[in-house]
Amino acid sequence: MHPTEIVLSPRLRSTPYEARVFENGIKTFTIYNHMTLPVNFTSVEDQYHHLCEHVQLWDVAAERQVEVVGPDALRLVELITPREVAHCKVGQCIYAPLADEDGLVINDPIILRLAEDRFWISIADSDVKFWIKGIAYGRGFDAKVFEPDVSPLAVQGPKADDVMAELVGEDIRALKFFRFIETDIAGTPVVLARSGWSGQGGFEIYLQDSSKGLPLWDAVWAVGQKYNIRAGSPNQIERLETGLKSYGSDMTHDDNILECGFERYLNLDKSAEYMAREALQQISRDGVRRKLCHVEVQGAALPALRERWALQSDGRKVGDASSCAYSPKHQANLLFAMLSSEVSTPGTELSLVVDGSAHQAIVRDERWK
Ligand code: THG
Repeated sequence: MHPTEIVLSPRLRSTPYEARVFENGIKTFTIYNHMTLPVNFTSVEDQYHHLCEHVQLWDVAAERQVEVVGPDALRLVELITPREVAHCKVGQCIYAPLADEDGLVINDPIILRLAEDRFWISIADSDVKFWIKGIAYGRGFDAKVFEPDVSPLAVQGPKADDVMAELVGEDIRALKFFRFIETDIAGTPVVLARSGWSGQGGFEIYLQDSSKGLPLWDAVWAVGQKYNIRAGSPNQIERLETGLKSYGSDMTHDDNILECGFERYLNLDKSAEYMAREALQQISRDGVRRKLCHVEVQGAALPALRERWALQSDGRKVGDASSCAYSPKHQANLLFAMLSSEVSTPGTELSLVVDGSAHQAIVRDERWK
């Protein structure tokens, strides 16, 4: 590693929770949507174990919202995703990857339907606001597209339900996955969803007034004390075990949406117009050339991955790995890798090249089996 610092200046946006993040001893940030996103307070492995047993408070304000509202809002959102948006009810979230006219991945957001004609697109790390504004303007749509003052705060872990029940009442336990309600916490209106970037269960609180960030944090923190709450963040080990892909690392605008394992979320024959229809139907007819795969490497923990690692078959490059973590649960390194289709079947043996040395690798299915 090369110890170094990134300068915090107004160009790198702060979050409404930043003071508490510093008070809790943040060690490393990443940059996401031009904003700080905490990575680690103690060690990634220590935080992984705590997340799987207790409850954590995550500053995920960097999951910015793009609001689309107006008479043409639904048409506009349908146009940018091959997922059926009309089926999403008010009060529901859907995972809806965005594809451009060539079928390439623009982002993989969660979309919240706040009203028939009003959506929040809760984005991963790319400039979706400009993309959608351009389309709305170009098509002459009657819809407003902007980034509202909304900052998610996640409560994740097996004890998240206990914390939230004390904060907003027992009824919250019955809230279904990917559903949300509008309520008040610490005297400020919030959207409260059962969602979050971990497989440990929990909620995301969408704060709608950044001046109320610290009172909101403090309210959750106070209730969380008896549940051993800690400051945390999306965790690399946990998210690989759960199989959550990260835009910018595991898939980028170089990849089409059929290569990235989104099949179960898409309907290429949906009734509404979407701009990737022709391209994706063509790719679907031709067959995909590459696939985003789960790959396991046994043995000791691999070093930090700065640039993608090559995967080979019989000395020939067949893909590259984009994320890696050593999993205590599997006692192995878990990786995401974009692989040529002919080597993408679970059980296929490959060779991973790290700093000039080869490691045996095996393709796994989505459950790491
Ligand atoms: N929460 C919010 N916004 C976000 C993220 C988030 N924006 C960026 C990024 N994360 C978007 N990507 C994902 C990817 C997967 C999931 C959520 C956001 C997710 N997937 C579930 C799974 O794979 O098990 C289930 C999805 C489903 O079945 O529909 O939760 O975390 N606000």
